[in-house]
Amino acid sequence: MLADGASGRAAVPSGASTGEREALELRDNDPARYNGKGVRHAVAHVNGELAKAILNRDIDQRELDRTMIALDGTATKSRLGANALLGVSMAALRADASSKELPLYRHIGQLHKTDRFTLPVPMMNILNGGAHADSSVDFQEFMVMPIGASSFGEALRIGAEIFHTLRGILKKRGQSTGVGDEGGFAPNLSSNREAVEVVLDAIRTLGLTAGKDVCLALDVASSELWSGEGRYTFKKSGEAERTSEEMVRLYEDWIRQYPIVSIEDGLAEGDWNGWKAMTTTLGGRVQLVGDDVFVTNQEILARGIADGVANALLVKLNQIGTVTETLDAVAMARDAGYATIISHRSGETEDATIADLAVGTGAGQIKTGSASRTDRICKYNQLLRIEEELGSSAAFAGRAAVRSLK
Ligand code: 2PG
Ligand code: MG
Repeated sequence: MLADGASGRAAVPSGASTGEREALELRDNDPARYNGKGVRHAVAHVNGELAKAILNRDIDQRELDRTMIALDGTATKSRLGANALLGVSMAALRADASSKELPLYRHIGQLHKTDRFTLPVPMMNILNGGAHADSSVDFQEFMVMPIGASSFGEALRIGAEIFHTLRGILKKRGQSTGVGDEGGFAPNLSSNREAVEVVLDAIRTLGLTAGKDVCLALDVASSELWSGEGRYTFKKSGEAERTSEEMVRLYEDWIRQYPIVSIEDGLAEGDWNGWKAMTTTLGGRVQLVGDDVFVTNQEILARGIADGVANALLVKLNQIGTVTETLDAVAMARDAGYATIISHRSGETEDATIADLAVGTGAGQIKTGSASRTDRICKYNQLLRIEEELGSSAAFAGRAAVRSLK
């Protein structure tokens, strides 16, 4: 709450397939409460040390975040907890916007020094596997991107229709239509390839042209498959293990056969040389998104840019722990010609800040789940509201968001 009465509230998310170098999410580890996942310590830090450091101060976002980072004093925000810092940082962002009587995306635009607002292309994760589902699919996310739509609202409608068509197809095949962590279906399929096929089937059934109206995006989340010895194992589907080179060959095959325009974490965070080779081989043909490999961390991203690792950045506020560092990472990616995708986590809340973040930074793409579960839908609803508010000045990123399609 600010002196003028303006206030802001925020909730922070949590990931299941986390990168090793992410900022630390502080949990109590008290087995008597919430199976050890309680956050009383983090909350005590908000109400204690953090409050003491910032109460009654005239402070802007950058100075606030800098103060909290210095107070924590660790490289990974492990003393006070990135969840504690981020909650304060995001709430302050909202309070500031409210005090200035600005919609959140406009306030973010000011911090990001832009007033060109773009509605992002949704990457809708309609089939969940990997760590997000109890199924036989190893790859974590099979997403549809309605790039041919004329507006965000249209793209959302198309994605929702594909999702529900997919339900019908799975049902007919006697497959489960229960959903995974991000609201996509989580069927037991005989291979990872079958997951791509069944999504394409849904697109065709709707009478849409894959590759023109709708493209596919994958998040392999391959750090989860990495055995640490230069090999990737496929425990869920039982497919044979692959080397780094074999993974790249598989993607080469897939992008030849399927309208896949984006591959996230195609190789593991520990496979830096593999990443360099993959970017050399595939970087001109497909968007290669670094999630676990960069963890929204400017220092790691700078190394990646210098070494030619990936050509797009996945952006997650809680991987780094403050709004300012997140915006700085987006700016660094943009200045290096990397595409940017604002992302939710597998564990989400009703907080829809990432919708405004996507528009305010003009990121071009957003990853926020399927067309089910209100923790996902609330972000889409906020994007619809923003599109309506911007009216005729609302630009939809469309095909231009994906560099390999330009
Ligand atoms: C990812 C995310 C979000 P998690 O890997 O990109 O989709 O999953 O939050 O489990 O890291
Ligand atoms: Mg990912």
